[in-house]
Amino acid sequence: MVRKIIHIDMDAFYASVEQRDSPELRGKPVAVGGAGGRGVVMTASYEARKFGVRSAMPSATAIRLCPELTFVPSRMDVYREVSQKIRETFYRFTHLVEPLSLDEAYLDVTEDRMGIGSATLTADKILGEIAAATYLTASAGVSYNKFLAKIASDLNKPNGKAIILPEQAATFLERLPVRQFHGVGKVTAEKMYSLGIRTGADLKAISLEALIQQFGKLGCYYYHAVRGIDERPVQPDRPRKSVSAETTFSENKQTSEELCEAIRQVAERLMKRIERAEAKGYTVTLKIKYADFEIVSRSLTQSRPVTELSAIIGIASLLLESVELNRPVRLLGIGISKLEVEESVDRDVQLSFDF
Ligand code: TTP
Ligand code: MG
Repeated sequence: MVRKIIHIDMDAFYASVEQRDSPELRGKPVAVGGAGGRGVVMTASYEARKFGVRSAMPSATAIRLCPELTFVPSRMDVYREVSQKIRETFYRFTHLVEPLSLDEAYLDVTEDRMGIGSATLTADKILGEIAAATYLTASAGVSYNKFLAKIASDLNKPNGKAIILPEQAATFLERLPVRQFHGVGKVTAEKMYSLGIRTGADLKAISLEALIQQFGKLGCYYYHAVRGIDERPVQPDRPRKSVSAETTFSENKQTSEELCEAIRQVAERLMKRIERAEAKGYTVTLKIKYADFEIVSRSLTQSRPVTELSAIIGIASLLLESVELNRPVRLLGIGISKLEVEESVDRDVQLSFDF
């Protein structure tokens, strides 16, 4: 099924917030960051960008380019508050929201919660609601995958929207300078130029093997991206409600010995997932699907989180005793739920200026 992905990105985010809150800064070249000797521009208002002032530029350079530039110190708590508001807006349209930083996120609106149906209309509504809630503008990119949606949100910035339809993707990407490919930084671009690769069309002419040889794993990404292929799902940044693992047997099983062995194997995989998710669950659930596709499940809730492999195996085996083994079984699954998810790392860490 063709997905509908929207990428939203606030315009000159920190600088726009400062212009919003200090009317005397509106219409003027503004940089957020330190003006001092070793200061760096975090971002610049669009008025300042006309002079060539950019993010991550030393402030001294910025002042040389634009002597009338006003520097404003950053107010992270205010940006975080705005970020919270735009995320609330996103969640009204879809649960599938993947924030990338304070000011940008991917949304999968293949099935939008409002029943709008059109991703383009949804993007318009989101931009409208962001403006109403924050008095700030954002830009939107609409396409069928994350790679294209992200490129699209830059096309008509600021306060704009661009759509790349599936049938337009090939031509669009062939004409696109490689520097504008998400994931192609300065260094990679230079390397591509030296290989005679300037546009998507040039990139498309290179074989997968050659790209992998030159760029390693990324070569594979470029190969698919230039063909408009990007299957990465939008990964919601929400605490998960459960973690589970299951196996469908190549041959149906019926004895409790066979199923106990399966419990051990599935529990080991489940344990790995639990560790990866840093989750602790109080409830263990065993799921059995018979060969006739009927499903039964049994759960047991403990007073303390179940964290040991042996405990999961023990509880699942106990639960198996309450399941009738009068028919062949084709699938066995184990899950834990009622999660206590450990505090996740703050993803909104300040971007480093080293790149
Ligand atoms: P961006 O979305 O990259 O930039 P922007 O919102 O300022 O401008 P645009 O209209 O082009 O989207 O980054 C969002 C915020 O992140 C930006 O306002 C400030 C901060 N930031 C840094 O602190 N350092 C950086 O190097 C960059 C790129 C951004
Ligand atoms: Mg932005």
